[in-house]
Amino acid sequence: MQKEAIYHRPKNNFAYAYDERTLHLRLKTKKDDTLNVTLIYGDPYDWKDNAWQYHKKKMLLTGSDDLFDYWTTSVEPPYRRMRYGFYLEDESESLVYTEKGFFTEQPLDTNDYFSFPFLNEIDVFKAPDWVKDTVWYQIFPERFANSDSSIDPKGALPWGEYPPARDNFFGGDFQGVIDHLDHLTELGINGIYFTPIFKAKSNHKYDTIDYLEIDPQFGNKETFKQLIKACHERGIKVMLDAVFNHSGYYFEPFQDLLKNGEDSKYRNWFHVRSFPIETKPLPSYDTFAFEASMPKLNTENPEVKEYLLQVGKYWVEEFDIDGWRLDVANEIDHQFWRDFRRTVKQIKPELYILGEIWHDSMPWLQGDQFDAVMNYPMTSALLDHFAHETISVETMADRLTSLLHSYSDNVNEVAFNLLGSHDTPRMLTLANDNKDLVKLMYMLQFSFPGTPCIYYGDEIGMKGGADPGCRECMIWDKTEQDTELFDFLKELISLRKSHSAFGNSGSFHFVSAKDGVVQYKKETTTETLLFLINSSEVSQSVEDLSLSNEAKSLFGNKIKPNTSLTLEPSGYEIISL
Ligand code: ARE
Repeated sequence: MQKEAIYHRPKNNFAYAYDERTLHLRLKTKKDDTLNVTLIYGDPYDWKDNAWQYHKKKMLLTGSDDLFDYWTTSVEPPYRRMRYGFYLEDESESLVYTEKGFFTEQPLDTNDYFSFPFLNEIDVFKAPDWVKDTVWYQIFPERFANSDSSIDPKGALPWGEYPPARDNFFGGDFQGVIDHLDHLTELGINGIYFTPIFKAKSNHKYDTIDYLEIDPQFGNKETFKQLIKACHERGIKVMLDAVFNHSGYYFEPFQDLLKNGEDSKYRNWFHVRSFPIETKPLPSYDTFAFEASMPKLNTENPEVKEYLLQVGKYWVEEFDIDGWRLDVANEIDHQFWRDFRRTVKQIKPELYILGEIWHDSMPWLQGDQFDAVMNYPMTSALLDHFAHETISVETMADRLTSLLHSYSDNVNEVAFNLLGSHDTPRMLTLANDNKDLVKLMYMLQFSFPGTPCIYYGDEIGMKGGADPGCRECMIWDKTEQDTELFDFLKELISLRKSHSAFGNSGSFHFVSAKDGVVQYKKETTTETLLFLINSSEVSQSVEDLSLSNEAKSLFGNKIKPNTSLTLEPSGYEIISL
């Protein structure tokens, strides 16, 4: 056995409390190197006649990527504490792996083992239950619908008659969203994520002027209340965007700093590198990227922290919003986010906290900060295979397997799974206008652990390149909407809702990935679904399916028992086994 490849740490994705009773343990070994792994475990204080009373449980191979096998099991230790090690076997040898290294004989002293000291309920990662069953829809308010022309910003252009530019306006507003909620309900959406709505200068509103005011181009607090009410009446949750990493240039404290320099009472609200303050050639203060219009806030300053926590509270308390999406979440200190969580969850324990992080996010997902992050690593695995065609189906499955094993299951169940956003080119454009490939991506996105999000307009086949190209006005003329895509998504959403194994109750694992065909299974105690996706340009025959007489296609296709199955180019099938 290749010992160097064997890895476990009694923390994070390798050892965690799934709920208040259950521990999950994982082990990583070199791919195809180990035949069996058995967990040896027991209570550290359970001794009889000088012998530790341990138990054994076989671990399951829950996935493999190009380099590693991942083994998983769950245990409910009666006294919520555990010492444990791993017994590994291949054809020629067996080993015991513990915190002290490798042994040929099982160690007798519990101090040699890994330790999970105590499962304290308060430390269990717990996201709101409703999130698991949510299908999100992202709205960029300036571009969704303009229903009230009386509040259009100066120079607003006629709806959709010009391409989106960095600085143009079309006057999208809240009344527009209210008027089009039927569109979302028909699709089956039950959560909306709004990019920023607070007073700001730009069309995207990420340069906040006033965190406690609605931008007048969208409406006022009254219209916002009506919007929330209308959403809640339809069972739609509402999530807002919190831009706390930086303010806008016209935020009053920053204006005061510009005016009063070192004497400003807001001197320490920002990270000024040198006085006098300059914006060119580079800002003399820290910013988001190198954007002079976005000065970075000093969230370590207790005054700033208090101010932003009040903002976080205000919109929950007064407007009953259901979630906060946190902009540039990874550039703000962890301490701030811990206090943020405590503050907002005190008012509404069921509030969803979603961080915008594009990379490995384990440090934020341990139960004390975020409930989820935007799952861009999933996005890129799917896009790289289906759209960019830079990776094979095998590599895509490897990347997704390794992603799933890099977090705990309770984190995976609420991941925010997207295929595009206001920051990325639209998926149809990336897929070279190939609608069939878009459908395959949706299929995988909607059945992948987590909660899917649709970027406004993608459901009706809108196209667009990188920001600002992906922010065009929503097309409301039915004759210009792609109803085939809309109907396909509607069907996926309804299948997800009617089949428990489709959504987050079902476990997920790849069965195979080769020749452009990926097969994966989702299982609950009562239902097993087999998903088959052919992303190649030729028909593929899938053998050895051993389907029973009861096997049924979720799309109503005829399935013959015990035979192979042919998938058309870009074909797919979901079979209830
Ligand atoms: C504007 C222009 C762009 C131009 C940019 C240059 O529109 O065309 O490229 O300026 O600076 C907001 C607006 C943007 C605006 C930006 C600056 O929506 O239109 O861009 O402000 O004025 C990284 C960050 C991530 C961030 C993305 C954009 O980690 O937090 O970059 N996303 C959020 C929001 C944005 C928002 C801001 C932050 C600022 O969602 O909409 O921009 O408030 C990789 C990296 C990621 C990187 C990602 C995208 O994969 O790993 O770290 O994200 O690419 O670049």
